[in-house]
Amino acid sequence: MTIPSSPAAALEGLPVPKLDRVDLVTVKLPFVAPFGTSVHVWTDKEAMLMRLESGGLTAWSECVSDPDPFYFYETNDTARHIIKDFLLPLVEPGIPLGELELRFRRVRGHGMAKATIENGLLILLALQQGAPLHKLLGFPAKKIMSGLSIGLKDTPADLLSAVERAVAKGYHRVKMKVKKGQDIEWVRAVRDRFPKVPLMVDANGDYSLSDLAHLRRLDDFGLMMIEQPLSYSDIYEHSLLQKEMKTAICLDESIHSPADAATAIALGACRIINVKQGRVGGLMESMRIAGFCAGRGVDVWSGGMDETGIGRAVNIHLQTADGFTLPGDTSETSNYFDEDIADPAVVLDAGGFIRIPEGPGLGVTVVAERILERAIRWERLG
Ligand code: OSB
Ligand code: MG
Repeated sequence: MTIPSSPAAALEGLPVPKLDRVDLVTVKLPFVAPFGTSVHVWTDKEAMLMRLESGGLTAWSECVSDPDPFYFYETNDTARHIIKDFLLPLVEPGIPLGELELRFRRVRGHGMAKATIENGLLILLALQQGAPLHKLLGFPAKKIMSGLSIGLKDTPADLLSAVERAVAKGYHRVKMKVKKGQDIEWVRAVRDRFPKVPLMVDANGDYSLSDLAHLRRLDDFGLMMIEQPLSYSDIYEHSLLQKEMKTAICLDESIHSPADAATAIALGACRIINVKQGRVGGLMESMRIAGFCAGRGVDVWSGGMDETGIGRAVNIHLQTADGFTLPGDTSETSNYFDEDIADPAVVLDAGGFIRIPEGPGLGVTVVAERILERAIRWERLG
């Protein structure tokens, strides 16, 4: 199946800039609180950053993998390996970005590694043009909707106070993580206390079809959606589940490409897709998926990987693109970090919206001293 052309097509002709220097820098930032999911509890963010230098300009991008393969198969070490040994050698100055994408396609999967380079090149191109990234992508600035992802809590009281804080801040929707045995009653507690809050749950693949009767009980709570109830690798069984549930299913882990999105939609496996730009291979693939979904009445939102200020800014710019119709997992910096490596921090305005950082490229400043302070590994690649 061919995916119709989208604003990404305009980017395909842009020339790959000449790179004077490329570094991978891994930083470790403590989270303000542990982030619990059905698959793992993370206590800090170990982010592999790419620094690209070209003609006196410096672009930073962020690989959204974790050090572990509990959410996704890629890890910081596999991404480093794929970037260093397979992808970076394919980067040739002057070839069109579309040609580079074709070269990258020979490497199967490893979208997070690909996105790190492709996003870095797009940010560099935006800097060269003196334009904000969203403008290079082809979209005007707008206020970005906010959304909070609340991890598994030890007690319902802890969960209720997290939701209360989110509501007070004005977040446009609240997502709560669920897992087997920590679901119906916890959702009920939130619903009883906050009958109107736009609410959704994310199971990170913890259930199977044999839990159908149990999952159907979630239909009572007016949820916006249930994210990835079944296996990370499944599409088909989600289509069977969607037929049996009122609540919209949203796929996250299952969607790696425009073809996966097309399959999921054709099968009726979901009504909503979470596009994480890293998981699908970068900004251009994200725009293609969002554009494809928009033509088919499927809502899309930008997921997050509790990124540092670099990846967070990438997600913010991406959400100006056509098709991003729902609030994403885009929260204030302070939800994860006391001090981030980039300024300014993301904050919500009085209406719960996020302003796109101003200036060329990402519009954020990466603070060198903070990188040096937090770096646990630094490798020059070229
Ligand atoms: O499933 O969406 C997920 C974080 C890490 C790994 C997987 C997920 C998440 C989140 C948090 O839900 C998103 C964010 O706040 O950036
Ligand atoms: Mg998810």
